[in-house]
Amino acid sequence: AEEKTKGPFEPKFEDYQKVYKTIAKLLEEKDDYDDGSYGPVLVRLAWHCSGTYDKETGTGGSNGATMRFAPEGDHGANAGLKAARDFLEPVKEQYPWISYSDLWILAGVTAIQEMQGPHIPYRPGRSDRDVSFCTPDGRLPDASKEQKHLRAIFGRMGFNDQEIVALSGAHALGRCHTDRSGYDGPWTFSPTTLTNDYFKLLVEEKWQNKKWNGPKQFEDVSTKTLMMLPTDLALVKDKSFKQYVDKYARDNDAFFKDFSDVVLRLFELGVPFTQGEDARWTFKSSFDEAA
Ligand code: CCH
Repeated sequence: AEEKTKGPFEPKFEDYQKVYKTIAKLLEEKDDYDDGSYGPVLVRLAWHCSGTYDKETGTGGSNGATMRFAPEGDHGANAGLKAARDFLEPVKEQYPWISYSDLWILAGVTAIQEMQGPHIPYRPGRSDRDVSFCTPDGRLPDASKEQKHLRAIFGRMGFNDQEIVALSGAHALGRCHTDRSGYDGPWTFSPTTLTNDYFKLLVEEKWQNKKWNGPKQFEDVSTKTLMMLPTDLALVKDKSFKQYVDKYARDNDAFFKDFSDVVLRLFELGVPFTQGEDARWTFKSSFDEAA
């Protein structure tokens, strides 16, 4: 049979699902990092790409992968994210057709699903941009501040109070590192599994000022092994935020649904998609495959 001239490679759902599987496998293999998983730091990478978005100017967001470049990679908020970018480098080498910006967001989706979180529908369409697209420092939240700051920062991205609270539930995952942010410790007892424990702990535990040389943070009175940032506690101090904290503490399904909806939007901020919302895909996780 005569072979047709090959056009440019047009990756399809199956190709992205393969990338997903490769990332999932790497997550399983490289388990000697932090609490046993690169998952949390991958979620943080995807969030810090997206969270630079400014709805007024349309700048920032997950298009571009401009954190590859020194000005943005060196922003204080991004300290430590090189670990996540380096983790994904062999995946980029294996699938050179995927842009860094699509890959980093796909990795965030993979990490959430592989840490037993909800499915996050995904659309490709991000392209890498040069250093001139780096966003100015100061667009990501400052953990030493409170509700006014959270509303200003997340409002700039286009999120309301309910969405700010749902997004914050990501702090069920991972930990703070003194050599990155200056803060120390995990928020929950299961930092590599997504649950609504962050909300439960916020309402059920008593939090006291931690006595130490570092920046102001809080510790749980019962075990003194968990932490909350000033911005975390702002969610229970503020009445409007608190109603959603209570709701998600009571109802993990409601948290998972709202978390999926808002993370999907977060990850798409600033992307000039050519395909519509109906073109979103849902990837199978290792748990779906085992079922
Ligand atoms: Fe966060 N986050 N985050 N965060 N974050 C930190 C770690 C993680 C704030 C500050 C910090 C979101 C919102 C906020 C993750 C996901 C999200 C750290 C420690 C600080 C500080 C960094 C270190 O030392 O390594 C503040 C302030 C806000 C305001 O709302 C949102 C939204 C998300 C995702 C949807 C994840 C995951 C981590 C753990 C990273 C790791 O390496 O374990």
